[in-house]
Amino acid sequence: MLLFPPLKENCQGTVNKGKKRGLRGTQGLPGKAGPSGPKGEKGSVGERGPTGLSGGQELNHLKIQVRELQAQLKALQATVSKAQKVLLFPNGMTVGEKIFKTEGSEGDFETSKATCSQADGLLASPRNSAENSAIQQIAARHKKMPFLGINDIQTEGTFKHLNGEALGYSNWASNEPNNSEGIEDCVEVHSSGKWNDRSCAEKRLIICEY
Ligand SMILES: [Ca+2]
Ligand SMILES: [Ca+2]
Repeated sequence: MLLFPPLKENCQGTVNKGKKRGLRGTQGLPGKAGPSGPKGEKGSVGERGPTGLSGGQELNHLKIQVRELQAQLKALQATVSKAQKVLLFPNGMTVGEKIFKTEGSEGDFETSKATCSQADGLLASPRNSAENSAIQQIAARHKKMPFLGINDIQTEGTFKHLNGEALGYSNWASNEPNNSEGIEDCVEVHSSGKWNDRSCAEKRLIICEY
């Protein structure tokens, strides 16, 4: 015989199965910070520093530093110049602060101009024989002739740079410019480095200057 009746759930009220747990109290807030302590004692005197340089010594010291910096700058310039040559070969060359470079593509005069200005440059326009020689060498590596940023479109027979500057340097082949058939307003560079006026509609190697 059972002493207690069997437990039933969800039937005529809830049956308490386990021990009843008390509610946990919430933690109190931290107290206020205490007052600041008394000021510490003054530290002991540090060791004496090295004797300073006199005016003359200081000047000599600065002169030595400047000389060292100059030597470092020279070495840096040589490294940059070497790196430029390596990076620009075979598509480009530097002459002074100017860089001439081609992507190897060709275009007529208008396309060549637009291609260079899109790259924030200008169609190569030599101002002296060193610059002309650089253009000649780049063209030779690509076995093609380039157009220069020089033309007589505005006034027949008066060749100018793209910015309107008059020609200070030129390297015309003999009997050029001849405006053959009355249609030659642009300038191509032969493998010899000599210039010939030619129709702007021809397609030539695009060499830009920066
Ligand atoms: Ca012409
Ligand atoms: Ca010609």
